[in-house]
Amino acid sequence: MTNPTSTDTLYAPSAAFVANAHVTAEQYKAMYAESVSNPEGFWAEHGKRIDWIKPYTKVKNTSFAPGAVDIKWFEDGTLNVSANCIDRHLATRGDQTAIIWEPDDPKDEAQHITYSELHRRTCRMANILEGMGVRKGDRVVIYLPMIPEAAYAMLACARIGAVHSIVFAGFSPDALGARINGCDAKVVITADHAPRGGRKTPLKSNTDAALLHCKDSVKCLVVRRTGDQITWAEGRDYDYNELALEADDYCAPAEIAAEDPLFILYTSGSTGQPKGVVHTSGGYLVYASMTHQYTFDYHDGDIFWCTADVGWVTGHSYIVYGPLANGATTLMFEGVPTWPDAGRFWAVCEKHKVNQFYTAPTAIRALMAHGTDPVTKYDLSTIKVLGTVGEPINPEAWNWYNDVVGKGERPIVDTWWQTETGGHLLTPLPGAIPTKPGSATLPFFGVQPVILDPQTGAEITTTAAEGVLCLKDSWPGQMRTVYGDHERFEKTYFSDYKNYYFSGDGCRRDADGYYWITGRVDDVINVSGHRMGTAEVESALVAHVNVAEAAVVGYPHAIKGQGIYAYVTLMNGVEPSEELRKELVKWVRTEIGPIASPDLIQWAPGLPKTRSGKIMRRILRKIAENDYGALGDTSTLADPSVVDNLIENRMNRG
Ligand code: 6R9
Repeated sequence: MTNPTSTDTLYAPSAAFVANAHVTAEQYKAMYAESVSNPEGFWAEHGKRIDWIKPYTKVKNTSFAPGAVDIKWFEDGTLNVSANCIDRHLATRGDQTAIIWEPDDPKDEAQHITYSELHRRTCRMANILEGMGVRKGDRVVIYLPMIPEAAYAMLACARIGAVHSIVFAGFSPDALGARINGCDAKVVITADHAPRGGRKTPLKSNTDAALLHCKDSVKCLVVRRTGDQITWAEGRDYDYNELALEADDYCAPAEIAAEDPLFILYTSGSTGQPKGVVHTSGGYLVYASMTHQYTFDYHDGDIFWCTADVGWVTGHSYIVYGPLANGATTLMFEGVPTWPDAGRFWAVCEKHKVNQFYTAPTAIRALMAHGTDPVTKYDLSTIKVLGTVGEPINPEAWNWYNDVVGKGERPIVDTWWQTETGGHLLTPLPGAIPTKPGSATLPFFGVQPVILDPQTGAEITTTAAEGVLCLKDSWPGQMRTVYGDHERFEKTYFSDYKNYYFSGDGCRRDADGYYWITGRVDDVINVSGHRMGTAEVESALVAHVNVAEAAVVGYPHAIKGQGIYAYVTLMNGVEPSEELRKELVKWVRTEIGPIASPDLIQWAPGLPKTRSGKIMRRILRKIAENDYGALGDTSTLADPSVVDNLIENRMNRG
């Protein structure tokens, strides 16, 4: 989605907001200048925002050099992430709420978990995991609903130095099994069911199905969320609720090196299966906590709500690690924005007096369709800052968010970042940087964005520029490697443009130096803010007996941002039908998960290919976008007539 230049209206924060802000415009300029001219000094200072067991003496040791990519921050320091998120707050805020948990059903009671309670719960979970044989460096897969136990599980792993890998509860048994095997996990933590939007996902039976394809030694810890009956494998399954009654309330935090891994999180790329993004302990925590404080202008006592799921990086950095490292009160929501009705987000904001609210453009677009009443009937006066993440926000959605939710008075922070970056890279600081609808504005401290010419790879040095977005140097929250495959890490991010980190996004910089993300330039699509490799959906489709070949592209979708458009060639002799179309949609849902369901499937007797057999996706994208007048050069096609057939039978005539 391209953001038009015509919406360059500047929205500045009010004088009252600026007066109370952590960072003003002048301070931003000075701090940013120092952060890039003297990164060692800058981060030596800001690294102290968290507690170290052994303080670091080395700050930055990073190289993007071809064949030798190596990223280390604070490398000789040691710390414990869980102690930073819990123990260090106990003396001053033991009785303060750490987590507000809002359940799926508004009729059920919310929970307020204090820092002291969080400490006890996390220690118990850590002791249970140790009792199941989990040791430092072991991997634990977490497949849970949005319940406090998800946070306890993450922090318990961090406490003993185990590495967690969270799998979004919307993923299928196959996807879960692949991730358990991918990191050779010792334990998977799940729940009986995940209630969401009034429906239930059978997590335990999904896990049972996944474990059929995993080593027999993998153990399963089960949280009782709904209390519904589940099947039980004696010897393999452990009952969390029972064990927690007996487990010791104290578990000493282990001493962990700054560069020891904290978590693995699988994310989609343009080729092959999802990769395990590895984040380490020290730099990640410094970066997550610092961005949380400055981007949202978080102050002590504020109530912070990020609506993401902990299964995505946004939930890692801005529900759990960033806010808790800062001693914040973080809200965790189990439900969905539109159930029981389209006012749920705003009902929760009013009920818990939310001060910062952070969501995805797709949620805003979905709510816009329900009009303003579901918003205006709630008191949203406590909100100070609004945020967005996950995809470009179109100006209509931005304006609605600003006018209806923010009453034209709340700064909106449009935060651009990725699973790989650990925290925000481009974002306004709300008291310092006037915003423009649709622009992620300027870099966070220490971040050096550059725009390269996609053909030559040369840096475009004029202020106004358009090309691919790369980063010139490292920041503490950067991913360190792809789990078990450092070569893939180098190849994916550091080989197309030498000596830069390549984000995969296209970008425009306007005459004011503001950055506008124009979307992915690779075969990754962004569906409702979720990243999806077209190759993943294609391989799910071709795994069906009736499918000979498939090509998947994105197309503009009013709510989801991008929808999934699949061109499918059937096996010889198989007749296309509505039933088969439905069956294929269902098939992809079971292979990957509901978020990967194709929106449109077109039967394609043939796909446009070059003479060397490469599918010409550019053409398929144009047809899917209903923009077939601009197909460009088709002369290299082996059989140009397939294109006419595809245009004739296109699905998206909107
Ligand atoms: C945090 C997260 C990363 C991709 C990224 C880009 C898109 C994220 C955006 C945005 C425009 C924003 N993206 N934030 N595009 N404006 N504010 O979303 O991580 O799931 O890894 O996705 O999402 O294309 O490359 P992840």
